[in-house]
Amino acid sequence: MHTIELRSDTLTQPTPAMRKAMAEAPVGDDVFGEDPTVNRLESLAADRTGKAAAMFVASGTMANLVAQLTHCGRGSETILGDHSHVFYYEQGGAAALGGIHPRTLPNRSDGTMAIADIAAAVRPDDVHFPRTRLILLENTHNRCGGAPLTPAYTAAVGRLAQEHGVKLHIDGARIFNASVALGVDVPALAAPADSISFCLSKGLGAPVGSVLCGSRAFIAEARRHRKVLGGGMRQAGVIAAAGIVALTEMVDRLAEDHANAKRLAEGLAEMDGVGVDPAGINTNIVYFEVTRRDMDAPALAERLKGEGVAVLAAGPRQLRAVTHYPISAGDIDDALAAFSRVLERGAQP
Ligand code: TLP
Repeated sequence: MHTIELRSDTLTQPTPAMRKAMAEAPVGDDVFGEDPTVNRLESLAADRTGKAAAMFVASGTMANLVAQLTHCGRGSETILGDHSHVFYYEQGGAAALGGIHPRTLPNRSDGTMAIADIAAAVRPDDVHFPRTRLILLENTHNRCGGAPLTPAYTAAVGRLAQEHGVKLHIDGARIFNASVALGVDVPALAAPADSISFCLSKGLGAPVGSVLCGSRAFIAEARRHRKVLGGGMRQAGVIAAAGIVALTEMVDRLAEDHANAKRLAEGLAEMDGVGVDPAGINTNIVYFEVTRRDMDAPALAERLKGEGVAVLAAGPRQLRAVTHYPISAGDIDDALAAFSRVLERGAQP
């Protein structure tokens, strides 16, 4: 049975153009800086984010870890949201491997942290305290329903960071979704930050890879951290080639994913047994609740799987569906029909 795969946009498939580019990519040893395809991807990524330099890495997790290792020293502190991916889903890597202390602040439902909370969390110079070195934002915000952070908010955090001599990193795993949803260029969203990472392997459809972008000096130092983590990838042009296709051909179509997410949320909002506010869906991530008592989130996910629809149980009553290439509007309608069947049948075997 064909499965409509909505668990994550990480389950995207490479396009035919990506597979062709991968097969034909000229390659060299990237640790020597000699892979022409990686070099092309890196200069394209720097250009698309408005930064001076960029570095190809294996994953979003590696990009965020390298960013933190590069900005912070051991015993220093990062301010980040309590629902941020870095805090929630990255094994506390910065603490485990870098001796960097996480200071979490509440994420509001729009993915922001209150500016006053951030200002109050920056440590004064006192021998008792770690030194605050970094503020970390996430755009779009995964656990906050794919909420895009506005340029005005990011600029306000950037000003605060500058006033306090602290760096700003954006986990922009889905920054191109934010850009398309807000109608704002990525450089405008990234300008207040000292560094930004984004993923090629989510909505942009590439099979592997993320890019970390920043100043030339920052990226030069980041290359040392990537290497010590075992992230020097040699003839990585074979995968970077797909990343070039992702950046040049897959950005504008993200609007289709956003429309599909909205279509899904609107359909679900009309059904008894699940709850979602379609007005809150701005990009490609739909969190929704099971509201009926005879079924919890894992049970609903299991029954949907039997109907050829894969969604993620994100909590006891919460589920997540993420749209991406090549999910179509027709797939969403088929998924909604499967939801109807499952909810109608209820907990009956
Ligand atoms: N997110 C994945 C899972 O890890 C939860 C997903 O399915 O959403 N930043 C953000 C905002 C992310 O959503 C993710 C992946 C990452 C970083 C990490 O990227 P990878 O998986 O490439 O290490």
